[in-house]
Amino acid sequence: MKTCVAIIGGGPAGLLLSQILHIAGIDTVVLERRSRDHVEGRIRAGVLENGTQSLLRRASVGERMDREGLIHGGFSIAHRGGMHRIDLMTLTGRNVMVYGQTEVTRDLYAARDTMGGVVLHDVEDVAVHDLRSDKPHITFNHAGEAHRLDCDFIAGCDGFHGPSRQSIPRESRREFERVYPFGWLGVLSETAPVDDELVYAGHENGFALCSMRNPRLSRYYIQCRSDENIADWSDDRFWTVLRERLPVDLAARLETGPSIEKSVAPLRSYVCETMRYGRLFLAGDAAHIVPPTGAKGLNLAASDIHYLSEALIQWYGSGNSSGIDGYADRALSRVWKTERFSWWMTSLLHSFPKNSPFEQRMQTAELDYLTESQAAMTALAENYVGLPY
Ligand code: RFL
Ligand code: PHB
Repeated sequence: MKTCVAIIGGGPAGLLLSQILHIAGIDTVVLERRSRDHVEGRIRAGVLENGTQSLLRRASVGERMDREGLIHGGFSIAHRGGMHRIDLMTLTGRNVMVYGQTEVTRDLYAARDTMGGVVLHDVEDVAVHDLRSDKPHITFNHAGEAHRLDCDFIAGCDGFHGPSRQSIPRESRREFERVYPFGWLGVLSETAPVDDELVYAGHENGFALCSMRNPRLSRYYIQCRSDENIADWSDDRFWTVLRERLPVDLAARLETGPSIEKSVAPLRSYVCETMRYGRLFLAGDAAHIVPPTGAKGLNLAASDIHYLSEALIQWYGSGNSSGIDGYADRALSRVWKTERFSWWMTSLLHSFPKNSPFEQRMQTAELDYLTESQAAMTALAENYVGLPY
C-alpha cells in the first residue's frame, strides 16, 4: 500500500488532517485502532474556539455545526455565592460555539465517506519505520493480514497512549508533566441545562462545571478524587454534591434526571518537545495534554492541524520545506501558551488538598480581582475564545 501522508489515529486530529489534505489534492490513509462505533460514541469536549469553527468550515465540515451548534457570547464564574459573567463578545469581539466533539467526529467521518477517504478501523500492531529517511513506512495488521504502508510523511495523531510519540528515541525528546491531585466526574443527562451559558464554579468543597450539548442535553462535572470509583456515585449523590457547590439561586433551578453517561477523567498537563522527528509529526493529544478546565484539548488539536496541513500543502505545492521545518516551534509556541492558560484556570478554580491557608487566600483574592477588573477579565476572555493561529 502507498500514500502521501500516513495518519495514525482516527480521532478529530487525524480525521481533520486527512480532510484538509484531501481537499488540497494530497492522498492520505488513516489507521485507527478502534471500531468506528467506538470512536463516534466517545463523549469528550464540548466547546469550540472561534478559530476551530473557521477551520472546520474551511474543511467543508461546518454545515451542521452552524445549524445545530449553540453560539455563546459569554460564560459565568460562580464564586462566594455570586455569579460573575465574562462577556466574551464585549471583551474580545469573538464568541465560542457549544458543539460536542462527538458531533465534530461524526461530521468528519461523514465527510471522509462522501469524499472516498481511506480510513481503516480495527488495525493492530501499528509500528513506524525509517523515520529519518525520505521514505518512511508503517507496518500493521488488519483483518488478520500483515500490511506495509509506504509514504512520504507520517502524522502521529494517535492520542496520549498511541505509539507515535514513543517511537521518537528517548534522547531526542523532552517531556514536561504535571499530574493534578484530583479528577473530574462527568455526567450527561437528558435535562434542560441549568443556565443559558456555561458556569464554572469555584467552591471550598471543590470545583463544579455546568455545561451542555443542546437545549435538552446537559453536561455537568464535579471535582473528585483521581482514583474515584464510579460505582460509588449514584445519580442522587452526584446531584447532591453538584447542588451544594453552586450558588443557591442556580442550585434551586437545577433540573435533575437519570444520567446517560458517567465517567471519571484524571487531570494532567503534559507537553512533549519536540513534535517532529525526521518524517514523523505529532499532533493533538499525541504531543500534549491539558486539564479540561479551559476547554482547550480539542481546540489545541485543531490548531496543530492548521499548522501541519499548511506546512504539508506548501511542501507538496512547491517543494518548500520551511513550513515542515518550522512546524514544531510554531505549534509548541501556541501549545505552551494554552498549557499556561489551562493550568492557570485549573489552579484558580479547584480545591487543592495540600494548599496552605495562605495559598487559599491567594486563590480567593485572585478570583475577587478577576471578577472586579476589566483588564483581568479581558485576559481571561482572550484566552478562552482562543489565541490567534
Ligand atoms: P484522540 O481523540 O485521543 O484520538 C486519537 C485516536 O488515535 C487512536 N489510536 C490509535 N490508532 C491506531 N493505532 C494505535 N496504536 C492507536 N492508539 C490510539 C485512538 O483510538 C483515537 O481514536 O486524540 P486527538 O485526535 O488528538 O484529539 C484530542 C481530543 O480528543 C482531546 O484533546 C479532548 O477530547 C480532551 N478532552 C477534553 N477536552 C476538552 O476540551 N474538553 C473536555 O471536556 C474534554 N474531555 C477529554 C475529555 C479527553 C478524554 N480522554 C482522552 C480520556 C474527556 C476524556 C475522557
Ligand atoms: C464540556 O461541555 O464537556 C466542557 C465544557 C467546558 C470545559 C470542559 C468541558 O471547560
